[in-house]
Amino acid sequence: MAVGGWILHILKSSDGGVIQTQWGSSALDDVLVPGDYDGDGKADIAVWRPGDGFWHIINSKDGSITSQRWGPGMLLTTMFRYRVTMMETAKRI
Ligand SMILES: [Ca+2]
Repeated sequence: MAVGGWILHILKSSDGGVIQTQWGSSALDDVLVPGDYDGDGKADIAVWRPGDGFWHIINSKDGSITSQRWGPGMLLTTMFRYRVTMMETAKRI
């Protein structure tokens, strides 16, 4: 992904530690949309790219990356259902 995007500070439930990671692209107007997409009960880091409709997700269960295009209705549904503290600590650069 391009430089810029979101810097996320994530509080780990396992040991209380904080990790920092970068994801997404400012130049492509990515929207941060965290949620549990892989179904392991933990929020996954994800962005939605409005230009092409793709979602780019870092799966929390194994760190793998999923890039998938879903229908437009998925965006609002997910944003309302999976708003998590990650959003509060994220900042766009
Ligand atoms: Ca997950």
